[in-house]
Amino acid sequence: MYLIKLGGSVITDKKKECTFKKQVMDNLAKSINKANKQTILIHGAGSFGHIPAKKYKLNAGYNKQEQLHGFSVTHEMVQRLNSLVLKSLQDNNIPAVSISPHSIVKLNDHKLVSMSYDVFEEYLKNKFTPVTFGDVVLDKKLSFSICSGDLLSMVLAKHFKPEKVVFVIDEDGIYSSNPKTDKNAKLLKSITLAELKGLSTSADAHADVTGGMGGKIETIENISKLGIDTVLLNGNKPDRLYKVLIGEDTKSTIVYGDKK
Ligand code: IP8
Repeated sequence: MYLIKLGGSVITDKKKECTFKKQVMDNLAKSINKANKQTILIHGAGSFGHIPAKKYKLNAGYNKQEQLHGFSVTHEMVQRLNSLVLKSLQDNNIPAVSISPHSIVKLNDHKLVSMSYDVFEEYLKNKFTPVTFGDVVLDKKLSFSICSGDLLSMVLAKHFKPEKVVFVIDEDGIYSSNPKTDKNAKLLKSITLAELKGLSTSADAHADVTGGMGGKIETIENISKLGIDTVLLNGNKPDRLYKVLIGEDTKSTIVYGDKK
């Protein structure tokens, strides 16, 4: 089984509010269908969720009444993106079913307290493709906060032990430094957990409400510690996702799971 996280910056235009990249999503859906593997899909919130979540400071938890409206607005927006993703998957013959985190996940100060894995298990058993996404959720300490798609990737990887976790991003993989600011940045074909830890992410051009690339590196470290390989690849080249799913070599970064 494969766990695939479709990054918000791939399936939406992060600079323009609520802009879905339908063609990119359709191409990815075609690749997933063609590879014909059992998968759980997770997608980010992109320009649907991050803009209102930032405006209402939702990740810091409750401190004023108007945030309740912000929570509701943000939830409606990520749900709207989820419907667009679901439609694209359906149109490409994938029996996708949406599982909303806000009703099955509970956090405590951003950390997972509970998650209804049984819902995923049952749908998988019945040959559906569960689709979940970064969402606003209840938080025991903060009243509410944000559950990112990366956190979902980590906890679902821990529970389901997939063959691989694939992060579909808007770059070719992980670079030796930030490729958007350093023209000497080199794409790393494969790296170990120790090498990953040494990478500097301080100049994080991708920072968003859930931590951008810095947050992702932490997530991958945790997945790697489970002994599971993580692949990062460019979602604007859907062939690469197909190749990784069928076990062929392609341009990407593999972070090897810690096998010790
Ligand atoms: O895009 C964030 O999820 P992510 C979810 O996976 C919200 O980090 C509501 C902004």
